[in-house]
Amino acid sequence: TACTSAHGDDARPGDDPPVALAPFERLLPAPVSAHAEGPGYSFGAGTVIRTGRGPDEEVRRVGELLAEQLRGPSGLPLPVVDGAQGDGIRLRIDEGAQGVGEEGYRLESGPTGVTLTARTPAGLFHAGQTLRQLVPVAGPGTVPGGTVTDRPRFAYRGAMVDIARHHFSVDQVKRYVDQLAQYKVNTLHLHLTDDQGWRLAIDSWPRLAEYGGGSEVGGGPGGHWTKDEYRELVAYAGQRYVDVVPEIDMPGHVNAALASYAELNCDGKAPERYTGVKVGFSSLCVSKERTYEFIDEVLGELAELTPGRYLHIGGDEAHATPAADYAAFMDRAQAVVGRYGKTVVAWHQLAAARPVRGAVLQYWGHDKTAAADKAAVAAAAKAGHPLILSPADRLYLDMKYDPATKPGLAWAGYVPVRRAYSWNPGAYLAGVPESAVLGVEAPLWTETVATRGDWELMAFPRVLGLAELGWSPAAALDWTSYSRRLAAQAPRLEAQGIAFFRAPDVPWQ
Ligand code: TNX
Repeated sequence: TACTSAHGDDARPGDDPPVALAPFERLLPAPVSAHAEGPGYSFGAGTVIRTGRGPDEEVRRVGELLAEQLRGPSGLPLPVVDGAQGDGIRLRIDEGAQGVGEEGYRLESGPTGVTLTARTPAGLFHAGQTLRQLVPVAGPGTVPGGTVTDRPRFAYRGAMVDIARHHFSVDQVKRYVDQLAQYKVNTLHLHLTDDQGWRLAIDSWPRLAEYGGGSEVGGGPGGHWTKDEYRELVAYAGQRYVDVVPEIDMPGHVNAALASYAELNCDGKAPERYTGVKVGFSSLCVSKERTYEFIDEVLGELAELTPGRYLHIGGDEAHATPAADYAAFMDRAQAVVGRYGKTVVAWHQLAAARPVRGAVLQYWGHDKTAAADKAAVAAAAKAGHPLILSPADRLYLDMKYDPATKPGLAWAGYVPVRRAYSWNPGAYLAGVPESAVLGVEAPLWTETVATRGDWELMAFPRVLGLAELGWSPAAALDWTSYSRRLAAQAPRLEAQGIAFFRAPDVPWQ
């Protein structure tokens, strides 16, 4: 191959040398099928994006966004026009399209253009993201001839950010949405509240954000989002087919709320705000009716801001809440979510209480989690509760890669890129069939992450592994193939200014 050197000290025995991959072999996440065939399409100054016959506003928007995404790297004007006939990049809805499901697509490339076909606008969006990987990183060029047929393995492909331990701006989170959506991640879970800060304005309880938002780990100023800012993020994510799942963590992880309102405390006294990193010391007052008025009003306002179907109510590490109180509290909290027409998501500790019908459980255990805890989660899955898998020793983006990683924790061990990728979500928990797995999610907890640089260092490149585990067929999962394709993404990540970690287990060129 052309690249034989530059492998250097990072090479480990057994690693393959870098190989040059053709565009269809480079796709990440790996598609269901991709075949190169015949001459490709050279796009240039005359290329237009065609968004179909009828005036379909949503397809038009997908086309506009794709144009925007391709204009930057290519430097071309890429006007978006109505109409299906003619050369160029054509976006086409075909409700009868075979083999593509709700979110998948077909991409066909030949001398007259590239046709993207899907049943839904979401499918067209994902097709566009595949097309982005087939064009040169910079400048006009050729899309090779061939066909991609593709659809996701799991419906839920998520990333979480904790904006409670450290406050982050809406702009930073939007940036992450763009970074994720290009790899077909379709859910952003926002951990909005914790002991160290309450980050979303709630009209009926204004001190939550005004006072409870004014702290963060390490004593910095904290901050919060207004409802308009939150709506703006939800809309921005929605245009990229990313659903926002908001989390209000309860009954533990609530010191910021308790500090904001004395009446929420059993003893009627508000604690100080908290800027440390301990977990498991705070609890809502389960025996007070005021507590239930509080969660009703908070979840009601949150439901009103949420077009998606899920509300996440936390439920983890409630060590300061006795088990019986925990179960009684979670019964009522789940009922509130149901009353607002939403589906409950909670951390898997809810399995030990009484999850309501349809409640989704998010598993965050790891190899050393007690067998009894795993069995409780498997039993819940058997009883019909869909699972989101976020194994801490695989997908926790706040775990250090290795001892030299500056930010991060290591309570679940080190998580090198290879370990984050090399497991099968469909056969991960004993007794849990693939059909019970709704999907996968990579959480980024931010006790040790305070800057964009540290955020990107921890998330990239590991979150690309999450994207592939969530999307690609089981048969495509293979470290040798993946690590080469990941290495081939480096110029794209660089072009986007992403501060990724040049992990030693990846054969970067
Ligand atoms: C466990 S995972 C937590 C978080 C911490 C995280 C740090 C979970 C549901 N709870 O409160 O931030 O570990 O890795």
